[in-house]
Parts: sequence; C-alpha cells; structure tokens
Amino acid sequence: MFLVRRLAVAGLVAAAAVPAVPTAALAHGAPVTPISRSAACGGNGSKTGAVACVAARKATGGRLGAYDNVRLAGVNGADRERVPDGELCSAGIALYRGLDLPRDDFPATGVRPGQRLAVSYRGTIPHRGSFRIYLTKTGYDASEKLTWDDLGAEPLAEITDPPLTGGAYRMRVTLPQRTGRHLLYVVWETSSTPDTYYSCSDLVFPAPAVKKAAVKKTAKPSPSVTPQEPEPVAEETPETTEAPEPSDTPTLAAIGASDDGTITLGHWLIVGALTTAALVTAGAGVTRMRRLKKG
Ligand SMILES: [Cu+2]
Repeated sequence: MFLVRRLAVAGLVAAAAVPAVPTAALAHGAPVTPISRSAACGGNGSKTGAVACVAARKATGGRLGAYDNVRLAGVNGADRERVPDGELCSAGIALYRGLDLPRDDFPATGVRPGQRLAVSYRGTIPHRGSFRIYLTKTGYDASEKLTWDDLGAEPLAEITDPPLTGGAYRMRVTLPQRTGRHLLYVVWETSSTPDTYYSCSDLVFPAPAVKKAAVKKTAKPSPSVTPQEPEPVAEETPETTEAPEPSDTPTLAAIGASDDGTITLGHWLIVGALTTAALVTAGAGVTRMRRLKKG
C-alpha cells in the first residue's frame, strides 16, 4: 500500500511539474518528412532561407508563427467547415497565411507512384489522436490555391496513435499514380486535447512521360518539373526509402524551439490537467484493486 501511495504521489508531482517546463522549448507538432511548409518556413523552421519561405514570411507581415503550432481548437472533425478553401495550409490562421501562397518552389520531397512513403510527424508535445493524410488529385495545379475539392472526398490513409519514436510519429502511406507537383495534406485530430493540426507538404512526382517520337524530333530532353531547388529534395529523399529507422535526427535538431510561449503555456496547462486527472484515476484504480485482492 505504501508503494502504491508513493507512486501516486510521484505521479502527481510529475504532472504538477509539467506546466513549469520552459515553454519556449516545447510546442506540438508538424511533418518533417516529407517536409511541410511550416517545418521548412515557419518560426524555427529548418529552411527559412528558401526563396518561397522568404516570400511566405513577407506575405505574413514579416513573421510566421512557430512551425509546430498550426492548430485550431474544437474542430471535432469538421475540417471542411472550419478551414476555408484557399487557406488550407494555414488552417485560416493569420500568423501562417504565407504558407497558402500558390508557388511551385516551396522546399519539396521527390517521390514516385507506388512508393510506401515514410511520414515522420515531429511531436514536440506528444498527443494521442488520428492522422488523416490526403493527396491532391490528378489535375491539381500548384499555381492555384489549395481547396478541399483538390483533395477529394477521402484521405489516402487514416492512422490512429502511430508509434512515437525518436521524437516523431512514424507512418507510411502508399502513393498512387501522379505526375509533377502535388501536396500531401495532413490533419492531426488529437484526442487528448481539443486541438486539430493542419499541414501541407510539397511532393514532386516524376514528370509525365514524353513520347519517344517527340523526343527524337526535338532531340532534346523534355522539360522537367523537378523543383527549382534540388537541394531540399536530395536531402529529404533518403528518408522516403524503406529504412526501418529513418535518420532524420539532423532535421529534428535543426528545428528548434517554439517561440509562441503564451499559447504554449495555456496548452501545457490543459495537458498538465489531463495528465493529473489520468494519474489520479489510475492511482485510485490500483489502490482499489489491491483492496479487492486483500478482501
Ligand atoms: Cu500540442
């Protein structure tokens, strides 16, 4: 009984300590593989110097919000009602509006049809919940703002509580036939907080095949739709292979702390309260079980 009580007390102390963790160092989450616009361009993003990121920041009044904090409270699955067409990448949040720019040069990941794409979703504050992963339909035009219709009715995959290893949730989705530039849209509806997170990751499939006759006639290679910035693609490509443990530690390390302290503190209070409640419940349950055993 003493041991049980001591464990319960330790749990309460740990839960109470949660909100005291330096808020600047922690927030919530975003996909780092394939790299999302927020992980690349957002506050503490890893590719903030990219031309598209500079433009995105400019379009947002000079400053983008923390990369891992594109979230709305109380959506409860009504994504299409809450997030307006043309504002999917920002979730309609003013601090991220530059991520909605219809550009074809955001840092991107090279992929191919049929690939089992590894998705690593960095969890800076872990939450339980479901991921809905959408891909833009054939015919998507990167020079137009993203709409819900571009994504089709159903996600490619819906994954609940995937494993959290090395600081990231790990999932895989099989990519269908596409050519050229597309967007992977990831919705993370958490079940341990009221929040839902939104993100756009730019993908580049191989360019459409050009008929051999046409190639012979022009005697020139067909124009490629590979991104104008080959570096980010090369960097991300190894992580999309079948390696059992993608080594994205450098990317994770490159992405630093959240700078959105106010919102984060409020969020931590919710997490702390929920954790405390769970521990108290668990403690009471264990005590009761012991009593039942004795009786
Ligand atoms: Cu969070």
